Amino acid sequence: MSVSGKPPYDPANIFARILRGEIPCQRVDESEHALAFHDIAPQAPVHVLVIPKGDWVSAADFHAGASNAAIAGFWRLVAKVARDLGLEDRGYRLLSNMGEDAGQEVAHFHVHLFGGRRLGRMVP
Ligand code: D5M
Repeated sequence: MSVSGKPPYDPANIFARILRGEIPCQRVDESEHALAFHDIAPQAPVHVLVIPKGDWVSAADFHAGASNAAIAGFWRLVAKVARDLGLEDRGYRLLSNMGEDAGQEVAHFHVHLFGGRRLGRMVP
């Protein structure tokens, strides 16, 4: 953790490389503030990742440090993707892993959007 409280951000992480266009993704949607793309190893018929276009490691530093416009823009894209993929009627699940105990693999804040089937009961 840096003095400012913002954890160090590794610009070589895979989602940073996707944002810079260095590696491809299966893009779903994009806005000024966020990018949505299909997860490479889907766990449900719909498994989309939504990431902010900023150097944020996790939910904690994103919500503490990003501008209100960036935070609103991020969540608006999450909701738009769910709506556009037709998930609103049947429902869907949002999940964000934060840190080591949660098994966060990619150190760029992201939200998983799961849907398209009846999802099992959520367990820790
Ligand atoms: O989940 C990180 C997620 O990122 C995991 O579900 C795989 C996915 N992933 C990793 N590399 C890629 C690429 N290149 N494209 C799309 N999806 C990817 P976490 O919450 O960090 O455990």
